[in-house]
This record gives sequence, C-alpha cells and structure tokens, in this order.
Amino acid sequence: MIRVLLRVFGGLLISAPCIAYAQQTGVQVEHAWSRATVPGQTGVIYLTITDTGAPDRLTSVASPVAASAALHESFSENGVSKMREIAGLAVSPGAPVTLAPGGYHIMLMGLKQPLKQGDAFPVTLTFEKAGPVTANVTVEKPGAGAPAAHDAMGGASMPMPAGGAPGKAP
Ligand SMILES: [Cu+2]
Repeated sequence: MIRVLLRVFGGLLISAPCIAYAQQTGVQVEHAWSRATVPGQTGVIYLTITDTGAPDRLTSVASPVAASAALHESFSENGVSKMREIAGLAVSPGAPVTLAPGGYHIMLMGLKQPLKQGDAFPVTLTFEKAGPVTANVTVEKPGAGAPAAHDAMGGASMPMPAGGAPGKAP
C-alpha cells in the first residue's frame, strides 16, 4: 500500500511542472539565476530548460554582460571537484534539464562589470531546432545555493582541464 502511494505521489511530482507549459510548444528556458560577483570573478548562470516540442540540442550560449559564455559541467574526480566545457546538451520532451550548482552551468568569462545582487540581465541559449531562446537572469547574493566546491570557483585561477585531460594528476 505504501509503495503504491509513493508511486502515485512520485508521479505527481514529476508530471506537475509540465502542466504549466502545456499550452506552449517548443523550448522554454526558466528560473534563470546568477550570483553576485566581485571584480575579476567569473560569473555563473543556472536555469531550467523544458522541451515540449521535438527532441533538441542546446549548442551555444551567450550573454551581453560577458565577453564569452560557455556551457560547463561540474564533476568529481578522485574526490576533487572540477569542471569542464561541454559541446552541447540534449533536451527532450518530458525530461527537463536543470543547470544547478554541482552540475551543468553556464560560465561567464570576461564580465564587463561585476554582477550585483538584484540586477537582471539576458542570456541567449541557441538550440539546433528551436533556434535562439532568451531568458532573463536574476542575480542572487554571492554564494547563493552553492555547494562548497563551487564557491572556490574564481576567475583566472580556476582549474580548467585542457582538451579533456584532468587538471590534476590523480
Ligand atoms: Cu564552470
């Protein structure tokens, strides 16, 4: 009996967010947020991608607040938290992709000015089929929602594996 209830409840949790988007088809980018930065620091964006159309693929990211933006993935290797750039991200109907602390994120390199809490700025995600989708990013306080490993992510000093090779020897 308990198992059945859990299954029903779990099903509701998964399907509930889809109801809100049922009237639109295509790719939606929502809940985009960032963190306040200090001068010279790299910016980060987290968001949720929902696809109610055909399977698609996120291929590039850009924002006018930064010289360049890239899709990154955080991962743990031998207990060391690292991140690497990824070429793209597949999205498909019924499987929202969440960029969140400790996982996928958008890195903003060369911020034109520090991000301030309470500010908002646009980010454009370009998909293979849906094309460009722009979302509004709100800036939260420094360190908001961050696991400890991600807090250490700074500017030029951040360890970036080159060509897929680990940044540090095991
Ligand atoms: Cu990163």
